[in-house]
Amino acid sequence: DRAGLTASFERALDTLWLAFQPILDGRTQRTVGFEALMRCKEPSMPTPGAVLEAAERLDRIHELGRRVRERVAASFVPPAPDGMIFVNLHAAELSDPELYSDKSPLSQIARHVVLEITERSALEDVAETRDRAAALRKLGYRIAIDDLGAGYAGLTSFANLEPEVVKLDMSLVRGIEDSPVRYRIVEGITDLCRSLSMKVVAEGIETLPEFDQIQQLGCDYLQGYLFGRPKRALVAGTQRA
Ligand code: G
Ligand code: G
Ligand code: MN
Ligand code: NA
Repeated sequence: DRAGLTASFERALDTLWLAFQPILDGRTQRTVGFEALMRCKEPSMPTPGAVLEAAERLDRIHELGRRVRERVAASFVPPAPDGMIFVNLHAAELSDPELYSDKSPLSQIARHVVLEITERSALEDVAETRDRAAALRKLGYRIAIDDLGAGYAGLTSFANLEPEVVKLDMSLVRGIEDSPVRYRIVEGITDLCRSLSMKVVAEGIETLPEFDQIQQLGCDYLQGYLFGRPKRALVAGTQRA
């Protein structure tokens, strides 16, 4: 029931913490950033998906997003002067005025922040999403398309959002060494992004053969269990991945 869901959601909010997963430079293999991934200690909400679904049903996405952004701002110390922190945004967070305030905690570190938006949210209202991306850029944020290749629009999201960063979904990376088709698709997207001055992150790299193929293709940044799982840290980067 709603009262039970509310109580669980509030426990999730109260116990919310962030795991950080390293993102490496493809050339130097140094950690150049982290993705912040939401976790909580509410047993009925074991995944971020469960927390997000409850927040949707209770119409409390803004509250959840603000909590995450507060925590990011409080715990991020750049691993390098130009170090990055990748933060996931739910589509509904894009309508939170707090996100556009130059007094919000996250805006203080905006030049380090890459806001991840999924293709799906980029499609919901094209003109509005484009305006919002422009407003976020003015505050100093960079925009990434998350999970590219997992479904939905693909190329229209490039044209509409003109993201600084593209995150290739792990379904394109998985088994790439045995899949000439995946290889060519990733090559094509990487070339396209290079010609548009967009950076490419290959996500979900788990094995050395996947790593080897992705290196050949020259993806800018690397992320996956092979390099480090999401881990708890008081300050992102203070714990070895
Ligand atoms: O960490 P994990 O792989 O379980 O994440 C599952 C999903 O939850 C992913 O799609 C991820 O983008 C999303 N997610 C994780 N943390 C956050 C967050 O802080 N905000 C939002 N909106 N989504 C998140
Ligand atoms: O949707 P999004 O890309 O934000 O989700 C990221 C999710 O992918 C996180 O929950 C993270 O735990 C997970 N992840 C990160 N690296 C790997 C990996 O190498 N393998 C798998 N299976 N999942 C990964
Ligand atoms: Mn993500
Ligand atoms: Na992703």
